[in-house]
Amino acid sequence: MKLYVARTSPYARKIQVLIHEKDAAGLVQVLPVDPWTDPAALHAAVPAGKVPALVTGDGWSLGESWAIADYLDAVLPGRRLLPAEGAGRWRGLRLSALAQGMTDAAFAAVIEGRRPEGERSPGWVARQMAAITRSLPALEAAVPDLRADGFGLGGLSVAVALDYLDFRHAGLDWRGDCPALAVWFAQNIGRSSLCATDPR
Ligand SMILES: N[C@@H](CCC(=O)N[C@@H](CS)C(=O)NCC(=O)O)C(=O)O
Repeated sequence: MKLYVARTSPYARKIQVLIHEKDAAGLVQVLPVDPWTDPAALHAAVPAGKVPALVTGDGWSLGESWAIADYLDAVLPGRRLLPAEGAGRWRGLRLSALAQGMTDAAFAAVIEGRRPEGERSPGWVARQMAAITRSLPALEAAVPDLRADGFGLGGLSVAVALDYLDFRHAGLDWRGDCPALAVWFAQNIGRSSLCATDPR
């Protein structure tokens, strides 16, 4: 299997962390690309041209980190990171969706800042930052769920999302308002899956 990634993409990092957590790094060939230069191989794999993109051993391909995570969790050996059914599955999906929403906002704010001057919208950036501000207390309230998740898909998605805030929005003092989340994050950020995929 081939996985197209970009070093700083939080979506691609999530999939790489998942592969590490399943101890299956040898089974997926990781191919770094720059999606912003429109590489033909990436476009051939997924028409949206975004990373992550997976080309399976059967020769078909899959985009969107949430779909790739579900697929790889099912087909790769190693511990299940999202239970196939039951309350643990809904908990994992809830956490993963919270993380995805916050990441979407954090990423959109970064990309807006890269547009040519005169094309940037401060109002759009403020809207994204407000979504982050609303997401953080929801994650703080979800710390018992994060602990119950046992660093499954939910936990790893939240850890990657928070580390993306530290990486790209370093001025945001989220730890001050989210003390329990900060403790949970500090307890997990040293995991080898996260260290091995640190974009810095
Ligand atoms: N919803 C997608 C988002 C993926 C995404 O936006 N990837 C960015 C890199 S962080 C990308 O490849 N952007 C290139 C583009 O928009 O053309 C997912 O969860 O995988």
